[in-house]
Amino acid sequence: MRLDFVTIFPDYFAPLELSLVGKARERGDLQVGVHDLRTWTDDVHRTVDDSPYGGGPGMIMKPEPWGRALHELTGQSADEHRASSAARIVVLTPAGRPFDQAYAADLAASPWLIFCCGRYEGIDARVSDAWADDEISIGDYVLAGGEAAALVIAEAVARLLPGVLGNAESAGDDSFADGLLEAPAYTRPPEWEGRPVPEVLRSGDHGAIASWRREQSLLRTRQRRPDLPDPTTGSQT
Ligand code: 6GU
Repeated sequence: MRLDFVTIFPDYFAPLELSLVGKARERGDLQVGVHDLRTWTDDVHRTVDDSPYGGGPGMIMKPEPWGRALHELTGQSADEHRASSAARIVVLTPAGRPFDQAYAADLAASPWLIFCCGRYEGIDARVSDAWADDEISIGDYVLAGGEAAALVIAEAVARLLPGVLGNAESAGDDSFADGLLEAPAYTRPPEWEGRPVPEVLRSGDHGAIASWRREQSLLRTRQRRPDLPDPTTGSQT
């Protein structure tokens, strides 16, 4: 899979050298490109923003640098891209579709994602109209720009790629993979600062352990996430 990021803060993407994503790149399972939007400006000040039509606070990102960037990265015009493209173009915006684990799995099936990271009060809407396949938000709060959101999505997607997670950390057991939060987990020592590990986990009874974990997952999900459907009733709890 290939991931490209277009941003006015290329240094923001230094963490892509690290950890799981960095290792996937070293193995060749993942290609990453980080691109400075100002490369595609045409004035001496390398201007990327302008004031909003209709008035209001803040600044809007000008469409021309984005159009040139996406044209160069895809090798297509916007019309060609919309007709058929290897690249899936993602615009990060708090006004986007909410990101979740199912959305991550859908993105992970694509061979190439291009993340457009806006700053200021956002990107001129014609850029998304012309180019975007997806407009995504990572939650109901406002960030200063799309960069942190793009990193969140890239990590969630990369760890779903074949061969990226070790067997020991298979993605199937994750919170949300089955619509439930994960049960609490423990390791040695068996007692720490007066707190014992639940006896059932040390019993060696694999059936009892599976039942306990299921019960803990249901309890946690009901308590912490009443918005998620209860899989035992099929209704909200
Ligand atoms: Cl994708 N961008 C910004 N600026 N804020 C956000 C967001 C994205 N998702 C949640 N808040």
